[in-house]
Amino acid sequence: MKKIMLAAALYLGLLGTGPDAFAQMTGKGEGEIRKVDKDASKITIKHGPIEAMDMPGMTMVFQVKDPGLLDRAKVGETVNFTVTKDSGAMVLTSVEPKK
Ligand SMILES: [Cu+2]
Repeated sequence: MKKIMLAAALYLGLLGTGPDAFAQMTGKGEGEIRKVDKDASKITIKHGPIEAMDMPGMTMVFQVKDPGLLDRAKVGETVNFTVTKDSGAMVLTSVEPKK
């Protein structure tokens, strides 16, 4: 019975978001900066859909991996960013002005 449950769980995992469903995921997005909070290492971005994360467009607050990433971030600027999801927490690992 245990074996069947495990197989089912694995199968559902593969059907869902791929083999990385239970591991770390990384996605790329594009959006407009709405707020920068360097002291808290947070940035608010109105972003478009992030397919790798199965996320529609929305405005949300991201934690950044390194506050230095926010040095050049300006409200109103359009940026490309990389987000990593690890154990349910979403963290930005890169934020760059859109070229
Ligand atoms: Cu979002």
